[in-house]
Amino acid sequence: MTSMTVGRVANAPVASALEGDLVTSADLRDSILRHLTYDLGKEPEMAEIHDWRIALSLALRERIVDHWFASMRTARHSGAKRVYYLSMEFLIGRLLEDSMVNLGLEEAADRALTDLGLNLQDILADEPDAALGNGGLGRLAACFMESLATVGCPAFGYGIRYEHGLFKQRFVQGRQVEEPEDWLQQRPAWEFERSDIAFKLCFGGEVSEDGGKAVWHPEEAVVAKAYDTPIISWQGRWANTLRLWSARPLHGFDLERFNRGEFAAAAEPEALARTISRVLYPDDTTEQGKELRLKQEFFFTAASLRDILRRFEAEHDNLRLLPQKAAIQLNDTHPAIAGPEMVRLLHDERGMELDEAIVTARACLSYTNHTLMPEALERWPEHLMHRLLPRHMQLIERIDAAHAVKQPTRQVSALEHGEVKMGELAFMMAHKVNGVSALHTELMKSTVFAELHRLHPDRIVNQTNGVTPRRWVLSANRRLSALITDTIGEGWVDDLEQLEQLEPYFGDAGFLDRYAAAKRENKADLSNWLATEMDLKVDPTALFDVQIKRIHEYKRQHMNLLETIALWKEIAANPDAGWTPRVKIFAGKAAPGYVFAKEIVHLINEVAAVINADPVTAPYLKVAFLPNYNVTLAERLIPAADLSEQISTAGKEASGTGNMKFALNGALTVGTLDGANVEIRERVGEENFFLFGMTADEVIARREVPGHAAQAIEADARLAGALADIGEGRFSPDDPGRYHGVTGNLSHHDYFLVCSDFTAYWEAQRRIDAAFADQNAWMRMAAINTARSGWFSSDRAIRGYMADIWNAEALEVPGPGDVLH
Ligand code: B1N
Repeated sequence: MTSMTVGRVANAPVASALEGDLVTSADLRDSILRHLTYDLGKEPEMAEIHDWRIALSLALRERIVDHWFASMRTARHSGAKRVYYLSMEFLIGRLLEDSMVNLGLEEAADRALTDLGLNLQDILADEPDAALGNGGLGRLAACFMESLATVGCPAFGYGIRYEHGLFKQRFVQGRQVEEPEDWLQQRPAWEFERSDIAFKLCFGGEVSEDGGKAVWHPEEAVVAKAYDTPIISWQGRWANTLRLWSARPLHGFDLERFNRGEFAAAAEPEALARTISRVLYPDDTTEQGKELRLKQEFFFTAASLRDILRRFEAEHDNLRLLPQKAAIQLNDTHPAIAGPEMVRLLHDERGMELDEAIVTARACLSYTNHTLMPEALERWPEHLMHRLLPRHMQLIERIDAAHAVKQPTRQVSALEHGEVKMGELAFMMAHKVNGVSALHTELMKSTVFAELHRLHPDRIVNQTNGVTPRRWVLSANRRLSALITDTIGEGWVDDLEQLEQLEPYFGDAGFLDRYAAAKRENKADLSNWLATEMDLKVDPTALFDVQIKRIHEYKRQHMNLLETIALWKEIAANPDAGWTPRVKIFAGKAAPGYVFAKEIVHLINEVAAVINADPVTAPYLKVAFLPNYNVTLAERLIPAADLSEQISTAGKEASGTGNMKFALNGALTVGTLDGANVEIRERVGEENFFLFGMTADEVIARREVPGHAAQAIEADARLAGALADIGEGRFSPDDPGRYHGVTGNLSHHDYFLVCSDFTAYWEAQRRIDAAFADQNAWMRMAAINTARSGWFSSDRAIRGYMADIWNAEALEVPGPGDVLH
């Protein structure tokens, strides 16, 4: 892609680069001081770290705004199609470093802060994570926002401005305790409040008929108010908007009641309305089916559609053009009410014929499926849908009936057992439906959506996930990035497949040494951090074995833990057998209502305590469970990893995205043939990937074998020994029966086939021990993983959506000198 670096050009005034940089840093220092003084109302002597952090953020935001306006203007004047990404979750993490790096202002900021007697790293560390998401799905949306900007695709992200993001996790005597998250406590630095962009949204009531026309008489209303965060591209070439909705009451405060002394009651409508955007549901791949959740879904979806239509109608006067001007992506089924709502807006409110409204809506909408797990597929009771959204319930029936007409024989329906199946509804109302890895997409076709796929064989397409290299390589791993740029130049940052150019250098004296040195130093940093933060001493040259993700049975943290226990016992029995030293690192949150996952959390902590206290095994094995896993912690851990644990039961992990981040940063994968692991292995080569375990087909067959778990335990003394230790209370002497639920489940039911895959997993780990002992060979494999993983950039994924689903084109901001018209 040829594109000029508007950010740099605009910011580097004249003369030599150094002189330009000095001017830039002096400018930046002045604007930091100006924001501190006039926006925050603080004198430098009185300012605290967060004041400086906010002042720096405002100074950078100021430099984003011109690019942002220019991008918006270009999009408007070009008449290009806009992309709308509707997502219940955006797991953005921190934004300061991202913005600074993308603007090319890192050195200037560093110098400006040094001038002010401050340290950039301290300031960066002060920023709270915006945790408006649970895990992979939310983080994908955040990577996509950054890539949409970087490839120059005019786009809006739409979501909810939760007052409280994902809970904070603490361990109290090894148990997970949830605490509310409060990212808005300090002044949010990136967003613009848009008091003028607000929509009234209705719930409940009933529908009457008036001359053949349906009229909805709702009984409840709230207001959705917009907050905009600009998302700047790499090198400041383009900026898009993340627009998050906050719920407000239609009628604010009740002064009459207040004056009567009913103070709490006077504020009630306010509190009630705000409930809708109060808190993120903390469930990942499970569904709760709560009324408030449905309200949240409708709230942000309907507000976004209103906004999309408003923008369209300001620019065009023929509704038939809508599909050429708006591509609306539904991130899972959470915004699937967009189908009926859009039909309602076009048909009920704008008078388009019903059939045409359905066709028009479908031509705009597309749907990404992120899981096939039955417990995660959204279904809403018809009576609830009817009570909350009576007109939508009618339209869902009409959409379903219109779809049924096209079916020659057996019916697929979005309505079953008194429930609305949101996956089916989303499918029927989308012109394209995509899976997030090659395997997952094939499984969609053969399982959950088999019938619909037969009826619409061109609708399902694959778009394998990706991650943004700006955050996950360039910023997170400075040492590796410097080595890459020194070797092949800077072009890889927005053209990640250029990493392939590294491979010819592997034979050169020095390259692999420097690669190994970067990994070694990253590991030394993490070791120091573990010592200070966790009071845990580890050998920085040990194999760093990392499993970080939500705690879930299908992700099988407990299989990793069983292997850890078995390994510990074996080392203890034979300490001088030449063991490869390992540090097992875990991090992840359990959904507050997921009892089994919380028991796994407790068990990992109790096992860690016992193993870490064993002086005999200490040189060879340590276990760390880091609390409060979040984006920032991932950025710290991934560059220091040697081994990436991607060990889900085959067929269950739709894609995974952590797996891609690890491979790019030179960790080798131990993994099953699941999700994007399959594609990672194809690209890095089977000799550079530690494969084990059953395939998705074998998993299905194995479940049919009566007593499969008992058989597997019987056949593997190590597994039996580890389970027995847990069951006998070796790690919970205060309550020996504490984990009978866990051991009972594994020994009898074992739906996720932990026992049946254990032996293969153990053997893979021992192959890994041997491979790691040859450091030269290992580092070569690690470097190959980096060089061959460039395809997993979210830039590639976004270009795929643009070409295959959105039919959208990239734009460029006119450079200085070019005239806008
Ligand atoms: O989406 C990620 C994938 O990489 C992961 O494999 C997949 O597990 C994840 C309900 C979900 N699927 N489903 C969810 C999240 C929240 C919720 O309320 C379901 N998350 C995934 C990105 O494609």
